[in-house]
Amino acid sequence: MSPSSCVGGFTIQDPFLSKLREISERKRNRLILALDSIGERSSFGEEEVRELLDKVRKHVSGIKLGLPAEISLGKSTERVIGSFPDLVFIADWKLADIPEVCGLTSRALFERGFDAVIVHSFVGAKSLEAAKRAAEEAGGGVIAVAAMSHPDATLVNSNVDQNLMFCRMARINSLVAPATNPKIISKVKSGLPDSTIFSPGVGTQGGEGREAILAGADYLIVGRSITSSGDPVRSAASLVTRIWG
Ligand code: 3DU
Repeated sequence: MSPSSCVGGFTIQDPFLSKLREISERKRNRLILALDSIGERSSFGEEEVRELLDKVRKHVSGIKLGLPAEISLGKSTERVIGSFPDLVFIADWKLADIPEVCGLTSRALFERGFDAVIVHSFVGAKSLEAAKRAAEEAGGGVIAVAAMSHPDATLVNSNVDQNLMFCRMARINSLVAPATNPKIISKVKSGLPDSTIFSPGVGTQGGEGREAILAGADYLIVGRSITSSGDPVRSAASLVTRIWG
């Protein structure tokens, strides 16, 4: 894992990865919290989110917000992001659109303060490139979904080589690969050896964090095992201790 790495002969400087690495080294964890729900609820307010992040911030390096959070928080996301400079914020809208719309959406998300956006790689190199251009203008990063964690993900997961080729063409070296399938993580890592891999699927979906890391994952993305537990701080802290000591 390197914030400046070589993909297909190009050196990539990635301000998002530099920021994330600095935070994760300081906090001694490589945990990203996926905030889709609090308890059993996918609807939550700004104050509730601030309270949760304030409690867990010590144990996590970043927060991943997706469409459930967007529906709940809308524009107040901007204030939340601005209040936690010790966390990176990743917009997980899993963009999968024509290049123009991928570029426009990415730009709007960076304007809202996000450090990185997640884009599907199967849509092709041009869509990835459009997101990458928006990221470069904003000093942010792009994470591309190379493979997915749920059992039905057969279509996307049977095209990992093609997905990686699109990522190489777009000079994207931050990738999502599933903790539920360590073999795919290894395949992604050997296909793009300088990549930084973000692995969701730990805990509730059945993936094991340590196995994902042994297979090549750099960061773990964990949601409900923390947010649905009666004690999110304790759950996050014990995961960190179990995995990073
Ligand atoms: O299963 P959890 O509650 O730990 O949440 C996993 C998060 O990771 C969730 O936000 C989901 O949108 C995201 N994710 C996957 O679970 C699987 C993928 O392949 C990509 C992203």
